[in-house]
Amino acid sequence: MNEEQTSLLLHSCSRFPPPKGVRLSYGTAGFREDASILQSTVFRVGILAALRSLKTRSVIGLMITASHNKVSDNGVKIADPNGGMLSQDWEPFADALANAPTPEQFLQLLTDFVKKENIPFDGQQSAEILLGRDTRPSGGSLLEAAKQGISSIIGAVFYDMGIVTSPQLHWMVRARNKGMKATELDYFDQLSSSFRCLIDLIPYGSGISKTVDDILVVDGANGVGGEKLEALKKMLDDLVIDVRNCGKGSGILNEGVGADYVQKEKVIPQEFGSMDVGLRCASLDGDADRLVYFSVPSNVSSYINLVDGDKILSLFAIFIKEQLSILQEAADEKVKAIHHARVGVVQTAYANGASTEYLKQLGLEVVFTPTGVKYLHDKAAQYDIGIYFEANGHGTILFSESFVASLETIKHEPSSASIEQHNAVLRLLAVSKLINQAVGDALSGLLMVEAILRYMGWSIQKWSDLYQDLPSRMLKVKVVDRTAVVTTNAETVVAKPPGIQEAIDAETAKYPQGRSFIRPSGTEDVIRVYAEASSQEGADNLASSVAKLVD
Ligand code: 16G
Ligand code: ZN
Repeated sequence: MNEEQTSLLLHSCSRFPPPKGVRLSYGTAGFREDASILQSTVFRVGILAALRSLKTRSVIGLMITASHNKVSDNGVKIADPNGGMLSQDWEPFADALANAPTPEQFLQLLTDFVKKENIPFDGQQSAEILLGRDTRPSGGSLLEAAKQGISSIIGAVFYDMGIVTSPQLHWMVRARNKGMKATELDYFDQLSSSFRCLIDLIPYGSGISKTVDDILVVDGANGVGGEKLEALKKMLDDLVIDVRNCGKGSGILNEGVGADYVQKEKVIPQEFGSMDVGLRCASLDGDADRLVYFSVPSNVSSYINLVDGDKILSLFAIFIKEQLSILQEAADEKVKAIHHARVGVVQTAYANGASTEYLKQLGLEVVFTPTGVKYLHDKAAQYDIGIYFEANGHGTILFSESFVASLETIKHEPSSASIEQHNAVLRLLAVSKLINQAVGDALSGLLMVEAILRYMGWSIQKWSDLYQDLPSRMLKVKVVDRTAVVTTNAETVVAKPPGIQEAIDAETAKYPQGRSFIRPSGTEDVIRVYAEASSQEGADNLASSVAKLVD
């Protein structure tokens, strides 16, 4: 590192002292804390993003968001060249950088890491970072800190993409690295045109061209997603969307609204009520990477009928499976090969047991990973078509590049496929363009759900009735040190402290269809408890007795 670079770093770093008495950790989705203590962290992540860009010789993303957390929190995460989450082997370095107490120690860490990772750091190579943030009021000043961090690396430049959803930024990074156009308009264009393509491919006369409850009502969590959906819907004729909680009124981000609230509490979000009985409703989270659907039941109650990530996953799986089965009888070898695609479904321990049972009955391969998109995504990427979802509504469908290339070949070359077989191929291709290949995306997921419901001719009720969720309960227990709990087997078994797993097993055995697990949260200082049983009372009791074991 030359002298100019060293003094630039020392100087700028000294203007962003780290908070005292806080241990920062790059958790499941980056750093997340009260926004007031994040200046130095975001500044340092700016530097980290520049290093990552130098190392990978690619465009990198830096997103400032705390997703579904309360409005006073904020956070920062990095998007890797393929649009996915930061490679896990860099996370310990992110932790170390964020926690270095002095500019000198920070510089030492950086110098050692640059050497170890062989990062071209001679001022000759350029680095490029796309910046994005959600609507949080603290976002503007944190973005400044990120810019200062990036600017303290000679040769690094940033492009401010403004207020965007997390998936938009991930999409843009991926697109840029593929040499594609990557503005917000390009994103909207791709989503709306592939949606149109799917609608146009609905066989005439099959299904019904419009579902009975044709209007879709969306809760935008008072965040960025609602605002973007307002813009996107202008490009979608044929789909009537009423967006509420789009952040323009007095409502507060994620307060009594949003996918996290709706999924965890199972209650009607603000601005929804008896006028929505029977309508198809959806909810996005604060940075629009999660999506759940729900309906308001006709009886007077504050509870909703939740259609969660597991059911979105099931709907997607049915559709994909149906397209592949259309190709079963294909005479053309290339088309027949599509039929034999390796399809994998990825879930976490939070997936409702009834959903796993249902997916297995469909004949699908179901695998489990720990919570957090990075784990599910990596697993899903191992298949030709990998469908992953967390129950909380984060998920997508990944298509391998070689599989998409085979679809493209069939699209463009003459084959002996029948029209319906050819259309099935075109539908798969449209899905691969509609559904975000970088990360779970509430906006693209929503269009996908809408297209499939239209194709099937299903109401939300029909979709919801695919299977009955087992009653479940989630609790959280505040603890001094959440890292004391260590889990294994995709978080289904406690390895440490000793004895707890046996006690959980003993409790679980008391309940018909009982299942329970605990895990340290990756985003809060709590241990989470999940329980499932054949009755709601059973699930509640099991959860509270397991919670007592942790306390
Ligand atoms: C983050 C994760 C989400 C996970 C959640 C779990 C990403 C982009 N987001 O929001 O996938 O479900 O954390 O939170 O990875 P928890 O560890 O606090 O339960
Ligand atoms: Zn989110």
